[in-house]
Amino acid sequence: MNMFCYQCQETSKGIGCTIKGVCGKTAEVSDIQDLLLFVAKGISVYNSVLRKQGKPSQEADMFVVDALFTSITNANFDFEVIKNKVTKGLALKSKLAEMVGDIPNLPDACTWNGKESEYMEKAKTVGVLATKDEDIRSLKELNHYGVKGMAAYVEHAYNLNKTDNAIFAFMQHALAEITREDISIDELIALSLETGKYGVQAMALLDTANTEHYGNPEISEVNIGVRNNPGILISGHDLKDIEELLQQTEGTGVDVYTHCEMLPAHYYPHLKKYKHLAGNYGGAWWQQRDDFAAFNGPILFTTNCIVPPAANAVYKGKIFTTGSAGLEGAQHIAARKDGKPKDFSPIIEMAKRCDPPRQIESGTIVGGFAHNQVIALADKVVEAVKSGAIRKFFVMAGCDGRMSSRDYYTKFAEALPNDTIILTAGCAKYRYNKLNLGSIGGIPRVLDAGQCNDSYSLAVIALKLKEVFGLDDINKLPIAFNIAWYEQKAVIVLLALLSLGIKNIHLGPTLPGFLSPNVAKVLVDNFGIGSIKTVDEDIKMFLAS
Ligand code: SF4
Ligand code: SF3
Repeated sequence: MNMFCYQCQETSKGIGCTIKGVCGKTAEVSDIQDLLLFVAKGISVYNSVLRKQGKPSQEADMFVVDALFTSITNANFDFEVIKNKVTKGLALKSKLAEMVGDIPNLPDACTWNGKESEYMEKAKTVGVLATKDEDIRSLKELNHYGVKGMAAYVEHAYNLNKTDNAIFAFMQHALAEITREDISIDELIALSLETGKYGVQAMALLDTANTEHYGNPEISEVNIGVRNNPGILISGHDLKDIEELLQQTEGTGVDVYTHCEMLPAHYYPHLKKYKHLAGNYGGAWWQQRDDFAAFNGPILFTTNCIVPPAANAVYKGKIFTTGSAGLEGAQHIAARKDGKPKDFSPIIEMAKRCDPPRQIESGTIVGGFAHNQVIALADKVVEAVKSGAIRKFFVMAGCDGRMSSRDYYTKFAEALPNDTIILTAGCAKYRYNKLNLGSIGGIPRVLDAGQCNDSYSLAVIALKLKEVFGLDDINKLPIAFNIAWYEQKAVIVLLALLSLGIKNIHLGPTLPGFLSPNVAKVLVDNFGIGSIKTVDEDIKMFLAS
């Protein structure tokens, strides 16, 4: 075995990637990520003590967030960068150890302080399989992945000057808890619900950050064709990055196109106002090799999902990364410093020398149905439900992925009866957002709230409907949950929904490989989590319940 990783839906054989990641992650990168997380756990233990002493380190808060985010699926493939983060983390850990003073029974994650030449040997001993008991391992990783997803949202909020000490404290508490060798199954199950609760808080924090800066998302039509100017394609989830890119490209003759999860930038008043925000280009992340080859201009990754380009890819020299994203051979745009914006000029200069993007499709897609916009339409929605014009809502949020079995979601959307509405968020929507599914009394049948974190909006909408209909239980609403997952942000979304009391969520296209049979049973028995079957069987089942 070269490595072990089973954190995403595409893990090899549904069990674990052991030779090389299906995502393209090498064994070396996987190992060094394991070591980075090990160091982050040690830092979390120390900083939790410092927090109790009333003197937490803010540097540690952000180090932990970055370490978690860096190891999310498809975020960072750059070995050297991750190795340097380990070195930086060890230095920080020593500093915290001095501040904490002598405390007994510290775990290895705290006390280990190896040299660079020892990194790879140590990395082999600290990964997922270091926990021998299958169920404890499963629950530890469920929490670990939830906290990773949370870290992504916390980092985006931080970039917009929004932080919440309670969330930092919880994330480090959770990492300290999963470092414990004596932790019990019951403690870990309780921790999962708490992770979900803080997941809601993190998504709410980001929602506030986004809407305070960019206004409330509003119904918007987004062009999916192209213009005649050279363009920059921006991918990932970070809105501060696209804002600064739009500011720096204004008046340069270079257009900006969104890719994949950056599509919802078009829904925010303070971002859509830029005339050179030209449209959304291409499909979901996994189609990027074809889409990027046609785009002609440079591509900026602000976060996941990166697919490492083939050796002979025509766009290979045109990839840039920033933030926690990284790719060997790509140019990395440095972080903001002293309140100054990032410097995107190398990308802009490259774009000017490139041909305009090649048109690969035409038309528009409609989105912008986050909580504020949907609640503004509440009267219309409630009326449509009462009159029977809307029979049921289907939450189909989450991620897309490359598995062919994800055709299910396209077929499911097509087969849903005309009196149903799809509520979506995340890149899962690319399976059906270009189908013309029509509308019900002026309400489109696919309501896109935004990015995966905007699943929070869907929960707010559900809570609002519960209130309007005077129900005592959110599960009595005519809403079914058929969620597609791929990476760890979907894990925090799932735990968040569970913590809100939502039951009978169906998860596909396969259940997580990191759920042991016993842990899967706990989720089925207590929360009614289900898998997917065929489109026909599932539609029948959802409409009957
Ligand atoms: Fe495998 Fe997914 Fe881990 Fe990549 S992130 S190595 S595909 S389990
Ligand atoms: Fe997609 Fe990677 Fe998860 Fe933000 S871009 S949802 S998979």
